[in-house]
Amino acid sequence: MALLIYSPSHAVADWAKAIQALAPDLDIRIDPEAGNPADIDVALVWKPPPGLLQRFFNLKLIHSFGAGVDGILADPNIPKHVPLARVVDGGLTVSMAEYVLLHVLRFHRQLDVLQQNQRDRTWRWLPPVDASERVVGIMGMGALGSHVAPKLVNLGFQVASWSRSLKAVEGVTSFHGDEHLDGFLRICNILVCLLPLTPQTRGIINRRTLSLLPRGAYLINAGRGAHVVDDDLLHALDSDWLAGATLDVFNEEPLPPDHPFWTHPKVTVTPHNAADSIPAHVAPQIVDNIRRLQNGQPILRLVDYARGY
Ligand code: NDP
Ligand code: OXD
Repeated sequence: MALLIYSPSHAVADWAKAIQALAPDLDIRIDPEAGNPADIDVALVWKPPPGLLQRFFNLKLIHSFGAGVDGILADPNIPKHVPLARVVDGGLTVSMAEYVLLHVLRFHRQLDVLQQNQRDRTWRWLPPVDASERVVGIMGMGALGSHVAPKLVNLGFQVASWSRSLKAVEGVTSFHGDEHLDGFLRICNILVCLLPLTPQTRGIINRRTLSLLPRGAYLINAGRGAHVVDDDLLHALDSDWLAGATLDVFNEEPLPPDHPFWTHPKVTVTPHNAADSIPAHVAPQIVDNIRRLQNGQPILRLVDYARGY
């Protein structure tokens, strides 16, 4: 069984080492040293260049390095008869929860204001706001969102969620489907985007949807950059409709040096590392899926090509 590895953003040699340690029998090839394309059975990829996967005509499994597969589905020539699996990992979900809690609490406790006051040597008491007075809305209640939501409930926030299907999570008000998006947005003081990027969710954070948020709301986007229409977000920030935004993902990554987000006083930029796939955590589930393929067992964490996630 031969595994091809391709990623412009992962330390591919470390991944190959971690996988080989668990599966010494596996013939691992790192692109562009793929050898004979006919040999390749499995491809472990991240943002493959369009047409790359099509070259390996004997592929039996495509595996994503991460949770999101938009970078793989962007290839118009992806061989859709080949099953596509993604990562669902405890390490990723814990990291994402840390990221969301950090930035929710930072806004909730007005840390940016306090730090500015310190820089100005200003002793100014800020009236506290009870967590129960704020609604945190989570867009996307999958592996990540459903892990974060109960943690926010435990901190005392009102929590709402929006997903395609109705959810039953204790303490969380579930909204679902396009028809309930507006009602969901109208109550969110802090909006957290943990959606996958699909044709339905591209540009979902735009002038219209931002205008539905209560004035003074805060945005945290750790889904994908293309969920946001950048100019619409800048307008919402500059017109003082939004209090601020924390952005981990961008329409163009790395964020270009001249992009206004870098220097915007209300924007916090992090370099797409809210939650990262780590070889030691994730290699076992990739090897498990390869063994399943070899043994004719069902592949786990399959992506539905029609839904796009
Ligand atoms: P899942 O596939 O487990 O969950 C996706 C959720 O989004 C589901 O609840 C789904 O609803 C909902 N959803 C999808 N499409 C729609 C729609 N059109 N309308 C309403 N709800 C929708 O994904 P994960 O939680 O594992 O990951 C989510 C995303 O987070 C990834 O795709 C990736 O883009 C991003 N990510 C970012 C990272 C970072 O470091 N910044 C790290 C890891 C992931 P339903 O449950 O009803 O199907
Ligand atoms: C992922 C990511 O999708 O890191 O796993 O963005």
